[in-house]
Order: sequence, then structure tokens, then C-alpha cells
Amino acid sequence: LMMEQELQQALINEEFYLEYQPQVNLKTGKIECVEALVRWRHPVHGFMPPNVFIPIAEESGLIIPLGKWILERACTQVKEWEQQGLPSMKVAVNLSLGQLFQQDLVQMVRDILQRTDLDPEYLQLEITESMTMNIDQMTQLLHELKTLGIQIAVDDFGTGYSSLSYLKDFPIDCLKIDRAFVQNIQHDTNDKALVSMILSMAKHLHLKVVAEGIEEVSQLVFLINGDCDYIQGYLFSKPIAAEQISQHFEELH
Ligand code: G
Ligand code: G
Ligand code: MN
Ligand code: NA
Repeated sequence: LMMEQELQQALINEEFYLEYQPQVNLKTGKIECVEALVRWRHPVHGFMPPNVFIPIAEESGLIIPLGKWILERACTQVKEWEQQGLPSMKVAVNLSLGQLFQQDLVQMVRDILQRTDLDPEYLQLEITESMTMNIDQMTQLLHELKTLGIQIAVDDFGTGYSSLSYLKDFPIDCLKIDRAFVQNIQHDTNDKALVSMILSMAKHLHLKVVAEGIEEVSQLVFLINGDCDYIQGYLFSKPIAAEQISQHFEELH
């Protein structure tokens, strides 16, 4: 309950901010997308990790106003980068289960795109397999979101105990292979087999693939050989402040 009140106060006091982790296109070496990740700096207790406060925001319902703030901040930021003359980039924003049940989710996304004047193709929403929702309901919701012109990614792919059949029904653009499959890929033959299978399946389904949590060159080599589209991980960059993203591009000029 304490934390719940603190979270409410944090929204009012603007204690949240976003960091952005680049996704690198393995064919071009360019950053085409960044994932927005929320951060909370408490005025007294300091940095609070999202895997602590996001579950509390979900349980308390605060994820609705927080999720809205995150989405609007991310879209505003991408628009700002565009106006600074940076190469066009997508932003990927994580959705929580509670937001999928939010009655006005589609309207909220539409409003935010309008307010920020962001081209919808530059917004990607991430859902996870473990978001248990009636499959017909989920299919309809995702189709409604797709009519806005945005992209949909499945995050933590392969960890959710869900059947693969949803891949036929959901209008998705991208799979994000969970870090769990990638972290031992150098020496684990089972992980190699699973990642190869996911890459091959995604190609046949015309889905893009992002491999997450790449920390070592040997992992990168395996993914390049497997024709993976994008990587996201500490090897290239940790999640960083918006200004650091701008600086990175200025250094390239
Ligand atoms: O960035 P980090 O690895 O510390 O995040 C830990 C977890 O917190 C992530 O795996 C993700 O599930 C969650 N998380 C981080 N940022 C967001 C966000 O903006 N929205 C939601 N819903 N979850 C987030
Ligand atoms: O659940 P989700 O995939 O949205 O969360 C991504 C989280 O994974 C980010 O919060 C980020 O901090 C973390 N992350 C990103 N790259 C790496 C990595 O290379 N190694 C580790 N250990 N964590 C990573
Ligand atoms: Mn994610
Ligand atoms: Na993930």
C-alpha cells in the first residue's frame, strides 16, 4: 500500500523517465528502432527497478495512467528526434495486461498519435505470450490496433507456455526472442536448435525477428549466420537516456 501511494505521487511529481535501448539492423548496422523502458527515481529511496514497481502498478490499476504517460512520452521523444534531424526511428513500447483490458486503449493510442503528430508506422507495441486473454478478444483488439497503422511485436517469445496457433490469427509484425534462449547460445546445442527454428519459422511467416540480450560476439555471429533481422543487447548498448541517443547520431555526422 505504501508503494502504491508513492507511485501515485510519483506520477504527479514527474519522477518517472524513460530510457531507450537501440535495436540494430544486422544487415545495415543501423539503429532502426529503440525500446522505451520506464525508470523511477524516488526522491528519497533513489532508483527503483521496474520489475519491482511495474507489478505493483499492475495490481493497483496505476498501470493505466502510468502506461498512458509512458506511451505519450515515447511518441513525443521520437517526434523530437525527428525534428532534430535524426534518421527516422521506431519506438517500441511495452504494454501491460491491464492495458489490454482498458476499454479505451485503441482510442487512447489514436489520441496520442494525433497529439504527438507521430506517423503510426514509427510506433511498435509489445505484447507478451503470457498475457492471458481470450484468443478471440485478443485477435480483435490487435486488429483494431493495426488499423491505426502501428506495428505489433511479441515480446519474450518462446517463454509463455502458449500454443503457436496464435501466430496464424494475430496480426503481428515482429517476434522478440527472449534473452533466455540467447544467453548460452555459444555452447548450448538445444538453445541453438530452438533459435534456428524460431528464425526459420519467422521467415516463413514473414515476421521480423529481434534477438534480445546479446552480450557476446559469439552470440552475434550465430545470429548473423542465422539471418536474424535485429539485435538488442548490452553488446551494442544498454538502455540509455534520450540525449545519449541524439549524441550517438551527432557523432556519426
Ligand atoms: O529495463 P529492465 O530490464 O530493468 O525492465 C525490467 C522489466 O520491467 C522488463 O522486462 C519489462 O517487463 C518491465 N518494463 C520496463 N519498462 C516497462 C514499460 O515501460 N512498461 C511495462 N509495461 N513494463 C516495463
Ligand atoms: O521484458 P523486456 O524484454 O521488455 O525487458 C527488456 C529488458 O532486458 C530491459 O529492461 C533491459 O534492461 C534488459 N536487457 C536488455 N539487454 C540486455 C542484455 O544484453 N543483458 C541483460 N542481462 N539484460 C538486458
Ligand atoms: Mn520488451
Ligand atoms: Na523480452
